[in-house]
Amino acid sequence: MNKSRRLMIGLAAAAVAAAPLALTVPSADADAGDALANLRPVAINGVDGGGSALVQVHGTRIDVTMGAWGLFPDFPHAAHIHFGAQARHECPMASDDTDQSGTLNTTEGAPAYGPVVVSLTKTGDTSPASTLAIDRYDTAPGGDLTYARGHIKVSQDVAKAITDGYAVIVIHGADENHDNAIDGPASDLAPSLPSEATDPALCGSLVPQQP
Ligand SMILES: [Cu+2]
Repeated sequence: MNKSRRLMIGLAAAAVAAAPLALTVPSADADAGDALANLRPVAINGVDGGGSALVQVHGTRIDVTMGAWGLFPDFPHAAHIHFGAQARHECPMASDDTDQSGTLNTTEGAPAYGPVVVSLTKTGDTSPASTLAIDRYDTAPGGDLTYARGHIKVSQDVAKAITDGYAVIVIHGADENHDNAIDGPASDLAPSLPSEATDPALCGSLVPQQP
């Protein structure tokens, strides 16, 4: 072995030895990586739109950027990351319309995407407690939603669900009957709101990206 090769091996060994000192937070087994969702109209809910969302996971902190079009304009659109261990980890299908009303409400979609785990509010709390904090969601001016928020705290389970590809993004609020109003019978989530205010409009599974 020549001298320079021995030196390189020595440097590599030194780097490996130094690595544990550099890895303070996050720990070596923390979740990290990007996941991308292609947002598409929820089956049978009458939306002509789309979009995409990027979630960057850094341990138990996520950064989210999202863009969508074709939403009912100038109306608050609740948006969440959904995940349930028992869910199918996908967007709902027409066959999930268990009450055969002709539209899918949020509850009917739950077997597909599970409960809310992150509320993608623009300000303040981002926990499931803010699921219906409609004054803190984007209002889709002209039908376009733009969203960017960093440093959202999540549990280790939620971080892992995202990097494993089990989480789903859902944007709510759809003018299902195209009467240019958000109306309808009482919402399954909040009786004071019409069903069109909370029914899922766009949906996409978060797919892990190769680093
Ligand atoms: Cu939701």
